Amino acid sequence: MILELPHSLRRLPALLALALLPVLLVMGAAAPAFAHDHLVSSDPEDGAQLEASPEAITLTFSADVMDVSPVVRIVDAQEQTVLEETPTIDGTTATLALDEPLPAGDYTVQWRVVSSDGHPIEGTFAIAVQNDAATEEPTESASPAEESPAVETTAAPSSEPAAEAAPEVEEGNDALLPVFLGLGVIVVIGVVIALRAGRSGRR
Ligand SMILES: [Cu+2]
Repeated sequence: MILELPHSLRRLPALLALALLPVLLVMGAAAPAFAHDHLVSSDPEDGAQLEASPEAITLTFSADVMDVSPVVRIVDAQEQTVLEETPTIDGTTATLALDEPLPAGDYTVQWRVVSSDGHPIEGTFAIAVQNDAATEEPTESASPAEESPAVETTAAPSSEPAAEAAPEVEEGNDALLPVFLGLGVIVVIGVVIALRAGRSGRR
């Protein structure tokens, strides 16, 4: 009995350190992951089947995004960039007014903004326009084809490295979080069991 008391006390600091280690890891990993803003909604929403071209693309985020070189790019079914412009940032929203209507077709909207914690975030969603805009001028179909090569060459190099690099890091944090939390819970349970065993042994 007398010998057992110092034993369990000697083990205590080590157990506490073990218990705190995952907690610290979780705090380190979780802080940036939780601080990330994310896209709450878009107008048009993902998968929208629109009768006619939208007049604007509006993105709503979970917090005020930073007005640091935000980009909205609209890519058609042939992966040609139809439009790449700077949306207007206002609090939690980024809005891009479309000066010209989108012709009928399937589009991917790609966006990139800087989250309120300073990290770039990005994503894509799909929309479909079912009808051409009600203009009789045949020049309308020609104008996107003229514009797209010029826009595309400037768009491709700048976007691809960021598109590959950024999400991997962000998703890695989020994916590891449950693992750290699980480890923390297991260790805390282990400490509680060890302390109880020590206490019951003392009596
Ligand atoms: Cu972040």
